[in-house]
Amino acid sequence: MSEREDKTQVCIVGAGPAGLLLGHLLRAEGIDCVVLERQSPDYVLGRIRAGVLEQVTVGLMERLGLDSRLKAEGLIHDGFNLADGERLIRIDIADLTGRHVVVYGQTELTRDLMDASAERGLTVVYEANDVALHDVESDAPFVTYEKDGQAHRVSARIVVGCDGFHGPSRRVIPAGVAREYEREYPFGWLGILADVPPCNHELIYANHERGFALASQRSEVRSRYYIDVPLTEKLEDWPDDRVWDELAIRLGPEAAANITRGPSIEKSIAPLRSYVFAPMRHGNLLLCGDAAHIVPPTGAKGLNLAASDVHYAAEALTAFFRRNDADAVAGYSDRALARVWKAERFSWSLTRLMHRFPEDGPFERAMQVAELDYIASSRAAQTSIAENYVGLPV
Ligand code: RFL
Ligand code: PHB
Repeated sequence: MSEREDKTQVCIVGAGPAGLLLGHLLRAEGIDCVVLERQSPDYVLGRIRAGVLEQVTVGLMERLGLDSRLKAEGLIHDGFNLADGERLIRIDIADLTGRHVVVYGQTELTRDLMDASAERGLTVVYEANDVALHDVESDAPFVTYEKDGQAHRVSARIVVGCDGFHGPSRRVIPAGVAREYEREYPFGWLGILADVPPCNHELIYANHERGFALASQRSEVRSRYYIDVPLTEKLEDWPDDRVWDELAIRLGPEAAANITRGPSIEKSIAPLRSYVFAPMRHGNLLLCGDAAHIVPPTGAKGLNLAASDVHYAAEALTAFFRRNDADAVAGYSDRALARVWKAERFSWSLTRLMHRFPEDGPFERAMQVAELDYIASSRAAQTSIAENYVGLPV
């Protein structure tokens, strides 16, 4: 089979939020790039994931001029709540930090980026099979793939892996030059999406003796809820009524009284993991987003970390292609990792605080209660949580 060859400056693997954001930022700087995605657009949009955007993510959409729907439909949240039995601790992020977060689904953000691709001259190849990276240590790396029976090769100067946790990019980096840091959790989050009004105008993260629960939302008429379940649980054992019953118990009586039940339009179980792959650059390959790191969803950090990686990567690549500044590319990993580790710490500590771990005894539970008491009574403790939740500076 003859191979069709394309030349570009940057080949991006993966058209999730990281890949699409980076592609648009590079195009805005006049840098040529091609994005290769294994799935179809509908499949990518069907994955229900993040819901809470930090300023870094909103800021990139503003810079691209792709923020009109986000501004019109995104919900500004000035606070969120930690529930512990009967008690509700409100973290007033606006008062404590002067900032806010925006509730706007990852699906909607991805759709906005997808819809603008053609008009902005961003080439995205969907349903690209067998994507493989080659010669990333050289100055002439290339990526091969197959589509509709035709073999393709994209020759580039830089390759960026935005292909999520299971993608091929990270795997071409030799084990001897990198290090993996990993923590698995003994539970997953069972999520349910339903077209019903949320039970509360702000998010509630609950630590109940039966386990964790989160009341979140996508809009005033669409709710997203989660409960933690052992990894051995099967989705078919969780009909909607059982999920609603469990949420009503774990979220506490006040929230329960306001829950509107309805049929699920999506239901899935996601395992929880903390993971960092370092360094995030090898030769002329950069990694962004879930390709390099995973956080448990408790801090709402995953998508936002992907966005901050992309911010650093776009700066480095602009310096490289505009001013031939190779140091900017060399420095990418250290800049990105400094922020990644802080988000890893916050996500891990909020997960630790809000979940009942099977191995925990009375001492560990007493530590949770003491920490929640401290948070409830200390503005300093609340400020620390708020500044992490709203997003550390890039
Ligand atoms: P993605 O979104 O996984 O996109 C990677 C893309 O790469 C493609 N791909 C390939 N393409 C070509 N060839 C291959 N061989 C390929 N292999 C994979 C994939 O098809 C995909 O399109 O990674 P990206 O762009 O780095 O974005 C990361 C975010 O998606 C992720 O961190 C967040 O969704 C995490 N997350 C949350 N983050 C937040 O900031 N706030 C939240 O509230 C939040 N909630 C969540 C979450 C993740 C969840 N799950 C299911 C893991 C809630 C949940 C339940
Ligand atoms: C969500 O709405 O999907 C969501 C919100 C907050 C989190 C995680 C997920 O911490």
